[in-house]
This record gives sequence, C-alpha cells and structure tokens, in this order.
Amino acid sequence: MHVLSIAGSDPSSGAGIQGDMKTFNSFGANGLSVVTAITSQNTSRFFGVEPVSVLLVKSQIRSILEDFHIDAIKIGMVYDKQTVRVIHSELEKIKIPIILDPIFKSTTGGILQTASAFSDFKKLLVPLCYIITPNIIEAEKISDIKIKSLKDMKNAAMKIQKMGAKNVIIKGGHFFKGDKVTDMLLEDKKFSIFSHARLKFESHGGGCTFSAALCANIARGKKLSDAVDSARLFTVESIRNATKTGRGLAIIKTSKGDAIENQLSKAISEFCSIESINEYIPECQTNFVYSTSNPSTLKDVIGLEGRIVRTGRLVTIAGHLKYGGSKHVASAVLEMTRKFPSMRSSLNIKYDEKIIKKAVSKGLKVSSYDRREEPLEIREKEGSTVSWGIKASITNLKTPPDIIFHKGGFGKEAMVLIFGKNPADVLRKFSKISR
Ligand code: PXL
Repeated sequence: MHVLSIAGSDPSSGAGIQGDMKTFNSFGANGLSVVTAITSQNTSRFFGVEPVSVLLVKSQIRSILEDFHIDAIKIGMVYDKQTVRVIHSELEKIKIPIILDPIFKSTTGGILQTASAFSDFKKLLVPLCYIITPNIIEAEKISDIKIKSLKDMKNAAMKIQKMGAKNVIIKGGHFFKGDKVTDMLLEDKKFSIFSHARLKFESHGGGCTFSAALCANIARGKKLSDAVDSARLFTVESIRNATKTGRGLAIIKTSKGDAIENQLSKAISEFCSIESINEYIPECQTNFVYSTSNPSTLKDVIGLEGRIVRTGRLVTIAGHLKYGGSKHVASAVLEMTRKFPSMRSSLNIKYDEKIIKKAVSKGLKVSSYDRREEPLEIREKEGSTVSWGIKASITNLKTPPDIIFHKGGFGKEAMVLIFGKNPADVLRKFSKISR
C-alpha cells in the first residue's frame, strides 16, 4: 500500500514530512513524499522557512503519480499561493482520497503559510479534499466562526463542508480547558463525537501524526468513523509516549499502528514461512482475514486485496491488507460473528479428507455444508453462497466450530475454512492439522 505526503520538511522530525513517514511506517504503509518547503527549527525555536520552487513541486508530484499506485494523499504544509495553485492543478482531476491538514503556524510560533496564500487555500484545496482535519484555531480561521461551544464547533464544521470539503473533523485539543478533549466528525450530514482524557503536557507533531494516521487508515479502506477513531487513539498513544529528545518540547513517538492489522500481518508472514505451505493453497488461492469487534459489513473485516498465491514450492503474498479487501473469507467471518461474535478470524485452505480426519482426532470441532443443497435463488445472488453455507453449518450448533468445510459442487472447488478468535488462534489450529 502506498500513501503520499505533500508537506514541509521539519528537521526535528516530530512533524512535517519526517513525522508523516514515521506514522505511515507504523501503519505498514509505504510512505512517499513531495517536499513543498524546508523549515529550519528545533524543539524550542523556529529559525526560518523557504518554499521549494513551483516547478520542483510539480515534477515531484508527477514523478510519484506516474510510477506508483497511490491509495491516499495527505496534504500538510503549503507555504505560499504558488504552491497552493500548483498542487491544485496537479491533483484536481485525480480520484485518490485527499486528507487535508491545514497548517498555518508551528508549535513554536513559526509562520508555515503566508497570509496571501489563505484565500486560494480555501478556494482551491478545501474543495479537493475527502476530509479536512483542522484544530479549533484552524477551524475558526477557515470558517470565520469563533468557537466557544460544541454548537459553534458544529456550525464551523458545516460551514467548512459548504466550502467544499466532503467531510470535516475538528480536533478539540486546543479548546475546552477541562479534563476531556472532544473531537467532532461531520461525515456527510452526520455528526459524531469522540473524546479522550486530556494529556498533561505539550508535545510537537500531534496534528501531523493524526492526519497521517488517518491517511493510512483511509488508504486501508477503513470506514471513515473507524479510520478517525483509530487515528485518534494512535495519536493519543504517540503523545503519551512523547520523549524529550531535544531541550524544548517533547517529540511525538509513534506507536504501533492498527492492532488488528498488525496481528493479521504477523500471522500471514508466519503462515507463509511454514515449510511446504504451498501444498495447502487451493486453486482459488488463500486469504486470511480478521474483523473488528462486532463487524456489520465487509468493510469491518481486513484481509488481502489479492491472495496468498502458490509460486512453485513457495508462496507469495500478492496484494495488500485492506478493510473490505476480501470478499469470500470475509463473508464467512461476518456470518460466523453474527452467531459467535468472538470468532473474528479465518483462513481458507485446500480441502483434503485427511485434514478433516486429523482435525477430528485432535479434538477440533468440525462442521460442514453441501453446496448441492444451496437454493437456486441464493446461487443466483452474487456473493451470497458463502454466507448461506456458513449459516447452514452453524444453525444447530451451540458452540462455535473450529473448522467448516464443503466438498465442492459443479465447477466449485472443495474448501476448508479454519476459524479462530484472532489470527494467532487460527494459526494454532492450523498447526494441529498440518504436518
Ligand atoms: O505540526 C504542523 C507542522 C507541519 N509541518 C511542518 C511543521 C509543523 C510544525 O512545526 O514544522 C513542516
């Protein structure tokens, strides 16, 4: 998965391009960068800034877009009017979701956008974005509404949306001096509130960390409210771990990223490195998935957008992990969690009678369905066969099965699905039935 940050350089590495790359990395995304300006600053003081030439910004954007498939773009610091205009003209026609992080001033007071860039910033970049991520002060400036209450926050969000941003998240950290920090998301017409305990100290890089984490989550295909929630929790954790590397403000220390994705990614690597694993991969190849708790749609289940494929005696991971990336195995997990909410992970392997016998002998609970019994109306409905099969296999069960298999049907390959509470649990069960 590739994500692009178009932003300024921060030599202290807490914010800007350098901070974004750390956050992207924590989310397992490949971070690419277009530098719009170079700042000179440390953890105590801001020394200066110079924009990168318009021609060079343009050619950096083109060099990346012509070579990589980019899943999401974050726009951070844009110093002057010319840079605003060139970014707009280069991105105007592309279909990639844009996360716009308005940046006007550094934590230490440096000017990061000239006053004369502001009207073009509003007119050209705000309407390009899928979501904009201002804090209270930035939201006040963009909306021209003084924010003193949640109601003002709502009004500001609606006004910014009217200016063309598809969705708006206003971060409440700089306001409401109480123990809680309240962030407000306006997604289409719906408001959601997120809050967490206020952290006691100031640090450098929180805003960039949030928007970069949000960018990585959107690239992964997460639903917007889940993407915001994950980015927010990641940022809080990173601020909590901030360390005083220099003499001034503590620098954000990015933490581990999305726990669900990390667990799945680790399990997939372990699965692929098992000896002779190629023998377990079916013709239609393998997927491995893990859902959030209480999933309601395929978008709540992360899996490979692609497959684990046989390549001779080895296997290769083709594609990236993405929420909504898997259809078949994810549908199986969705159906399973409706009845047994704890069974959130699954893996499909090739059917073999010996595997089923071994599973039973090892005390695993096995269930099955017969594809020949599938009603015609289900068969004709695209994508509903798996759900039907899983439902048929668990209807009469009081406890969840570890394995569900079917022996195939006309033109359909026989298959074994292993279920578990998490990817490690699935692997543990797989190791019981494999050689
Ligand atoms: O945190 C905002 C920010 C973004 N980009 C650059 C910065 C800062 C804050 O200092 O220096 C380059």
